[in-house]
Amino acid sequence: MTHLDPARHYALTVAAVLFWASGCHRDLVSDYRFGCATDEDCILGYACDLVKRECVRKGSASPGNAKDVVTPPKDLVLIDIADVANVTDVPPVTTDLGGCKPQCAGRKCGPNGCGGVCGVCAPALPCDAAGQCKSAPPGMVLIPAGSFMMGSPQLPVPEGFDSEWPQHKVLMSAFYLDAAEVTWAEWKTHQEALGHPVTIPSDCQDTAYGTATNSCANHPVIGLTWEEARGACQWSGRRLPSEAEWEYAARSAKAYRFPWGDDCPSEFNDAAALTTCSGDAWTEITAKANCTEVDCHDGFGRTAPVRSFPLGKSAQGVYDLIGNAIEWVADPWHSNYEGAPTTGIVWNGSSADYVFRGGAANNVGWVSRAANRYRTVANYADWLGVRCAWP
Ligand SMILES: [Ca+2]
Ligand SMILES: [Ca+2]
Repeated sequence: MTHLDPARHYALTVAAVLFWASGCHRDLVSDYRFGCATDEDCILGYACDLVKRECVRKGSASPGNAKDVVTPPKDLVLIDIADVANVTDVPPVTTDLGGCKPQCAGRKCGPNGCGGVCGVCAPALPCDAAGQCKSAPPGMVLIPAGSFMMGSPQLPVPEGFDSEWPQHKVLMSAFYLDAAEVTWAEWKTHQEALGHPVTIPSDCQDTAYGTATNSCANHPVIGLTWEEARGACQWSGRRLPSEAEWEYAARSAKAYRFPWGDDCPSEFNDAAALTTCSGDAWTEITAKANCTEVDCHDGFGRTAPVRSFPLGKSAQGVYDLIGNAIEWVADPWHSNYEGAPTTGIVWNGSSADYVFRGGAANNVGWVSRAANRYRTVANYADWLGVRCAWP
């Protein structure tokens, strides 16, 4: 920044104000005067001297230039161009000269009235109406922005089903996802707020190989239709994740087969799914997800309390993406990824079927592979549950 003496700075500043106000900004002359062509190029009370091409006060005996005028109109804003010698690109003049300061008093984020913003929030946190950064709802974790290869490869060795092809790169914005599946207790709170009584089942196992005589309050709610799942999220100001968001959260930027990586027990192999697993069998201690006992050896015959498998959580700390309740997402079904979006948005379509992901406690191992895609009609329920995304 060039330092100027205060008097010269003030003169330049006033000149700049009138420059904006007059509309005489077609040519920025070297001595900071006004290069007008007609009276319309000058502010009210001034006319254009066609010889000097300067705006001069009407009726003045001795034509002056704008530097004679030392009091700018009240509704103008001083524009600091102390470094005006370095100005090469003249910014546009706002029509709201009184508002472009920017206006950030009492607020930290959001539009400032000048076409800019007062500040930005942390990733995925929007501004509220008062210009304050919102906080994420409790129980959610940040899934950072990035990109990943959605779907499964066909080369050099094909994997998965043709519904997972072609594998394609998807650019993801940051978002928040529930760390746990929506529980029976949360479903009851939601439904009873709407006047619908809910009786939480009392035949759930609390622990691996435990007896099934306990409350299911902390287990994932299952038996939800797509509309019920969507409603459960909307009621708490959240939403269903898109299919891309779900898969990105479950596979990370590395596009692993599972939230914990590529490793899977050989019990997960299936010829039809082209699954290739070579890991050791799980035990009650080492299990990373809740699927059928014959494949997962996890000790739960039906659902488990949410967050029961810390070894199977994602890099961001999302539990039970694989197994337990199988999870609805927002997208209607598409039979493959031809023409799929390249960002994480919901892929709208005309199918009456919707997508669900991740396998359930009653599914065999290979069903739980994170790229596997499933569909059913919206009013089907069975083992279907949900987790929500935000904002
Ligand atoms: Ca199980
Ligand atoms: Ca699940």
